[in-house]
Amino acid sequence: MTPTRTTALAAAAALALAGAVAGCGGSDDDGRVQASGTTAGAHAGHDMEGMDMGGTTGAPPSQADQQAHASTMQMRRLGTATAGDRKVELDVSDPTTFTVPEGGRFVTHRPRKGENAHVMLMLSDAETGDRLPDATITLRIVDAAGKVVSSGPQYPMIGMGMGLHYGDNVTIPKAGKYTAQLVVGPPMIGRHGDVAKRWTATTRAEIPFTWEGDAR
Ligand SMILES: [Cu+2]
Repeated sequence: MTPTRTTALAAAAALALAGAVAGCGGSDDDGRVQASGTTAGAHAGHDMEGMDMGGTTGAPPSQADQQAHASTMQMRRLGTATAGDRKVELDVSDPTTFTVPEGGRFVTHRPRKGENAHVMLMLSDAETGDRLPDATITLRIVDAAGKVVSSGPQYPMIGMGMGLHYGDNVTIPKAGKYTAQLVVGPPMIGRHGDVAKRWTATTRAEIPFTWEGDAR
């Protein structure tokens, strides 16, 4: 490993890698993602490790590699809801490693012990289906008895072939019926005049779903 790189090129490469890593499904018991062509496995044990897309440890994943990963990513739709002028879709996969910008650098989050799902919230305009970036989504997962089993703000991220979503790795204790309670803030992005008055309110939505015990 070489010291942290701060060039724009490295940042762009890290972004590209973040997509490839976030799009890769399977992880083994100690939390490493099987991602050929990346350095993801080399950092196992460092919980909060800055992303290093150095040229010394191998080339970026080829297009063929990326397509192979996309085709092995198992995603399942749990439900959808309409929140005013927005639509939210809740998908789930196995817990996965993802990389997010925090404090001016990229930080990699690996699945923690006990986490058994990666939740993905696709936020879009209810009419056009355009995916909406730069929003905030807070998710609470509540069981049938009303107990909160997971709660927190969701990270914006991109995965191969799935596009922009908001998500995190979570623990869903056992098979059964749950409700995803969402608070969705407005996308803080520039708008043309024809959408200036859309998506301006903070809205709530609920997506009831059945958890089978794993993501597949
Ligand atoms: Cu994700």
